[in-house]
Amino acid sequence: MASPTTLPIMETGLHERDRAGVQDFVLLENYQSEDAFIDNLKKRFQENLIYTYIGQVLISVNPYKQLPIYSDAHIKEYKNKHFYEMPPHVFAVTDNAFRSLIDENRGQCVLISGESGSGKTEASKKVLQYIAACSGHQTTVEGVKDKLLKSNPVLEAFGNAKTNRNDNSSRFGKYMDIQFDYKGAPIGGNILNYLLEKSRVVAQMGGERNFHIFYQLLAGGDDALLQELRLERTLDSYNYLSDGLKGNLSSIDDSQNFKQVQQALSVIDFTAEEQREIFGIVASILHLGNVNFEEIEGNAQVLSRDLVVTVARLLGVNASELSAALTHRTIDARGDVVTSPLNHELAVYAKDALAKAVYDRLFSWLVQRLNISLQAKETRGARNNVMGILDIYGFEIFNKNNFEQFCINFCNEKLQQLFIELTLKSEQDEYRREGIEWIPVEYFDNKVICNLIEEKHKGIISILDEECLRPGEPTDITFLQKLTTKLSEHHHYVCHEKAPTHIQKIMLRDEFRLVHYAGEVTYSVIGFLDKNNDLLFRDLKETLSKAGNKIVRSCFPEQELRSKKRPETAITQFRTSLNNLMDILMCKEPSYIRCIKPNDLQSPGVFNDELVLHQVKYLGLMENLRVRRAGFAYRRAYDLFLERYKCLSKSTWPNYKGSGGPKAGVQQLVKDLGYDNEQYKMGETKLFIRWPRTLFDTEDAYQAKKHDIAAIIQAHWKGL
Ligand code: AD9
Ligand code: MG
Repeated sequence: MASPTTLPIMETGLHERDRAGVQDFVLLENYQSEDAFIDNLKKRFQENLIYTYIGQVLISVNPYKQLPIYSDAHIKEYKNKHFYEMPPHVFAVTDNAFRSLIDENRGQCVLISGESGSGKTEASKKVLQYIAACSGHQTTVEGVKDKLLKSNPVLEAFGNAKTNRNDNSSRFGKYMDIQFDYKGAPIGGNILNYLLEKSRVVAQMGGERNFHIFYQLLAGGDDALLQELRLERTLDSYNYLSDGLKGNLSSIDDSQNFKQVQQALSVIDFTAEEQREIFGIVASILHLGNVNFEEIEGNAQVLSRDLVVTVARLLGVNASELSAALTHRTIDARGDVVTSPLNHELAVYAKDALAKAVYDRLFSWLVQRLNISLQAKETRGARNNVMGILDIYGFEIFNKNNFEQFCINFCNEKLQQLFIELTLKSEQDEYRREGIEWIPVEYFDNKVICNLIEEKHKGIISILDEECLRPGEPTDITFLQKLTTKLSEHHHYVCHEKAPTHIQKIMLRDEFRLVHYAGEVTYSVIGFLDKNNDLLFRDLKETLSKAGNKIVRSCFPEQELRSKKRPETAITQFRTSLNNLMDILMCKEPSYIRCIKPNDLQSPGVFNDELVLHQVKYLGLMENLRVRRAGFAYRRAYDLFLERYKCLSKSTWPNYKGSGGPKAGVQQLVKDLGYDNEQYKMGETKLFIRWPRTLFDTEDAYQAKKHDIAAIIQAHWKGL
């Protein structure tokens, strides 16, 4: 192998190398050193060069300031360029994926990962921006693009919130497919949403906020609308907004954003009635939060009747029925229907469950409704022409980790599995299959953790579901005891009793700890059963199933009441949807964007080495680099390579006449092209080229030749 110093320094990397590090980590001399890795990222960050490659994987460090690198002029520069010809950029990754999609008809997906606040959502918007700017400009297509772009402010208004880590944190996972016709023009799209953090609707941590839409409506709704919804502008008036941060945020203009949402809803063809119903639901939740109860002889009674009347009016349900449903519970035990009153605590529980369920289902309804609008009119021939963009919550370690963090971190384990399958493992498997000399690179395979969580009958999810369904009196603590009995020997499960002393000191008795690929996380089991059961009392469902507000009615269908089957638990639904997502992604060609957060302060110019190193480690970037460094940038099947480039040598043009088939032909061709031994390897079925430059030179020679041949043919025809 060539020594690192003699590696070809690629393109624009040459002149900026010392000042701003290397633009592809593959070129890093001391590529095994974490310090050198961080140093390179930092040098570049300080020069506002936030993007760096590891081969085809893009690393993006959040600059926390607007950089002038996303203009239309930049988009033009990146259009149709070789990947390595231009400095690293999210546009280059998108262009590359887009061209594979169109030229090779291969489904693509752009997988964006990183922790909260690292820039995933911003990156996904840039991907969309590039696609919208570069693909087809017919009027029909413009409409589709407009809708795709406008879906963002709507989903962000309802699905994002200020957290302590990010003022605009996505509180749901999102996978968006864009469909193209055979010419590369977008003709439709489809969005899948994952697990909205609905507990935020009723309570927020100190310093955090509820979902943006509540504040937007209060700040930006005009007087007539607010009057119609019986809302006051003061945030203090609403219990559901009062836990967290009070007052507006300097980084967010709620009023302006509300106008944007309204405008976006109109572009996406939401009717005036639908818009009225949507805001009616949002308002009803704010009012519901203020409903109080008193307890008389153990029975809860609604104290704020007029509020219930307002909620009922906004949802289009009968006020007395809603009042009764908030304070009673009917159980249908095999035909024996029994209604009993709720006490104060249970009535508050029922009210919160109602608010969460209504909001959660409204969100899913919005996504479905967007999908109807985005549906391709013409799908012929477009089956494979799909590009997916995945922007899903990053790994989370908080001081207190609950059911939500458990789900989010499980999701990240699955995505890491996918990364391993699609990059690390598949790359190494291919070298092995092709008989290429290869020193295997060690990496941690997190399958063992995925199994710990999701294995049938044995994993944490099964144990949780079993406990939720068990008759008797299951509690969070009995669940924890079961976990410990069944899993205490597992290397990635730590229970209080068996924890090392220093961990035991910081663990409570109602906690368990998992050794995730990205670090150790302690989870409190409190709330696991409740959140997993996700119970909404039947009386409330029944009331909503008859609502005059059509959105509410469609969100709570009557069939659900009639179904005798127990609804699936929250975690099982999540697991199923994640596994479906994995199936979708596995059959696509992936592009990776790995986002890194440089500091915890959301500040520009601050690069915290330790924080970055932690992310580099758990994103598996060092392993990724080692595999890449040992590998080959390009590979082509012999017949394809020969077919394209045979015109570049007399011995292969117009056909290779020697014996031995395409492999021998390619061997002859690369010899004639002057490839040296370091530049390539011959596998069983494919040619492996180590550096992209080699292939570019060959491609350039081919383009020049093609040009010459075309000129000769033209001259020939003219001469006739
Ligand atoms: V979370 O998991 O949804 O909480 P994300 O999505 O990873 O998180 P987001 O994209 O929302 O983070 O970025 C956080 C903030 O960083 C943005 O609101 C911007 O203010 C800032 N940011 C991120 N990327 C860029 C960028 N390329 N240029 C400028 C950026 N600012
Ligand atoms: Mg986000």
